Amino acid sequence: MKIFIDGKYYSEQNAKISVFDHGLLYGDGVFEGIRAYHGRVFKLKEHIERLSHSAKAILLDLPMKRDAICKAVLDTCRKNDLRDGYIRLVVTRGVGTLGLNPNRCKRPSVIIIAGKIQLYPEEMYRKGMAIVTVATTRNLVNAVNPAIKSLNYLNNILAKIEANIAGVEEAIMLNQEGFVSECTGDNIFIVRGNQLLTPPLSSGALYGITRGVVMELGAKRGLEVAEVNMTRYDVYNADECFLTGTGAEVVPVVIVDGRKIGAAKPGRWTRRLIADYHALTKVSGEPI
Ligand code: PXG
Repeated sequence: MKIFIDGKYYSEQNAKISVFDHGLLYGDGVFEGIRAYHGRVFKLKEHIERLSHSAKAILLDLPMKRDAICKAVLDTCRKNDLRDGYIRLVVTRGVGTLGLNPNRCKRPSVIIIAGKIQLYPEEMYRKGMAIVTVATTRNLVNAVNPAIKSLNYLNNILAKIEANIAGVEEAIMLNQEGFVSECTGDNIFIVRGNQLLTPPLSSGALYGITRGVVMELGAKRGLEVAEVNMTRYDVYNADECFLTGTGAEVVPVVIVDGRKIGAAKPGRWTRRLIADYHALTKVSGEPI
């Protein structure tokens, strides 16, 4: 594997960053997780735009122009003969001193890894998954805003550990007010009648790229799409529930906190949206 770091390519063994990089010392940096399908990078522009918004929110000047980052992502795929896979794009604050002040960091580092993706078992898509609500509350939008896709993922990791302990793959996280926010690495949707509902960004959800695509696909299918605050009661009593993410794509949820959702099998709208999503990934994206 050839890994891009600041304009040069390194082998896996030689791809290293300094122990003084504030990305490591403080989780000071931002990242993106991107997919390639059939020789195209899916929603590349959207991912780079979100990266630049995350960077802006933490006052990090990206050391490359957006176009140059897009090109570097495509080049890294090409160098690795990647047609289908997962691309991790990371921008760290860069090398600094042991103090947390970022003004000592001279230059942010850009890292691009183009590799394989670890998928959920195929069975989860056929039968649906069970999830639970966890006690770890979503970070406050006023603290480290979860809209920032930062290298500080402990909030999500703690929730993931709770899900693991409960024996499930994903966890619903609630915000401080008790509204559903999202899962640890996926956004959440419910279907109620002809409505397709997902929590608003103010709930502490990430502006998911897959979330945006699925909202468009839902609208095209004639569903009434809306961002609304929801409680666990709304999820329990939904007709259908599913999660969205670059890694997971669209994955049906059939049990939440022991409550069966709808008929406890992937719903018809969920199945349609999975099919629509697959169809889109087959034909759209930046050619590698
Ligand atoms: N919420 C959070 C907290 C995320 O980290 C999503 C929602 C879905 O967003 P996108 O833009 O992907 O639709 C994410 C994204 C991984 C992995 O390695 C995680 C994500 C994406 C890709 C891989 O677990 N999370």
